[in-house]
Amino acid sequence: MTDEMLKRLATELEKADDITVLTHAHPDGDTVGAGFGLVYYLRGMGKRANVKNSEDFPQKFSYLFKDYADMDFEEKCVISADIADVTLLGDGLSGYADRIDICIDHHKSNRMPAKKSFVDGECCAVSLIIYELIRFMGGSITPLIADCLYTGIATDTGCFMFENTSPEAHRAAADLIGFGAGAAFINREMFQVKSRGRILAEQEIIGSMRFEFGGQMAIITVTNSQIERFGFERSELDGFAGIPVSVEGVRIGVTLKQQAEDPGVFKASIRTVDTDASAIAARLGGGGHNRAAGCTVAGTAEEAAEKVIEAARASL
Ligand SMILES: [Mn+2]
Repeated sequence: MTDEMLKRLATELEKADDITVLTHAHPDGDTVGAGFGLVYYLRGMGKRANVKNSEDFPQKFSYLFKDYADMDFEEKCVISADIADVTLLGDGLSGYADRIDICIDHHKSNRMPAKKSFVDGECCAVSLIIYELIRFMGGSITPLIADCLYTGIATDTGCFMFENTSPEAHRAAADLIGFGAGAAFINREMFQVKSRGRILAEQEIIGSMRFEFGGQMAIITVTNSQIERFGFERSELDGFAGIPVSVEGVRIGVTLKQQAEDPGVFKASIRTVDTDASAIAARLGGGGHNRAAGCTVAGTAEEAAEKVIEAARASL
């Protein structure tokens, strides 16, 4: 983010108090890391601040909030972190849709209505924006804040493997380790550890992987009955998205996840090697980044797959 934008954002935060920071539904490491990191920083400045999500935060991030407790205040400022659109607030936070004062995001497709928006579509993670902001403001980064921001940068860059991994991401990560981030612990928790049920489900799901366009596209489907049968948490669904695109020769990998609330709807996670994932998602009403995007598709698993295949055709 440019110094000019950081300066404007810093000015907004300096005058704000009694702040609620919103994170997106089905929270990932970036929204959780940026949300808690910002709240811990604001509290360190002597302000009252809380972080909210539509549901409970997944336990896999518990090392970031095990000592966190909500503060009691009447909120005067609402900030959204890593939320590209009001629909991503989720049911629990939908009441905030027209009450957002400051939007901080890195999705090019951002269309969040906010009084002031700070969107850097080139930045790999909102957690990196928060890091730059704290450094710009001359604030101090505690080991806990370092854990939060490192988590967000590591997860949104796929452990520094995605194309969006910039020199700034590596520099920030290096600095954050210096400030006490537990990089080895975080990367093991985020990228290696899976429940037994999740691993066994993976075996079945990979077994029915579907290939299209002469092997240039791969699709896997995760159904509600599989989640139930193997007994793992929906919050563990994240890592599936990287599986189809890891197959040699595959340029577009899609993971279809049946929605718990509506079994007739699948969330498609699109990962690409050399084509624009957000363009494919946009053809189905979704959005995202160059190499990682998403959308929702209605129908049976078979119908959803056909729709995504058609949307991908023009990109190959
Ligand atoms: Mn993000």
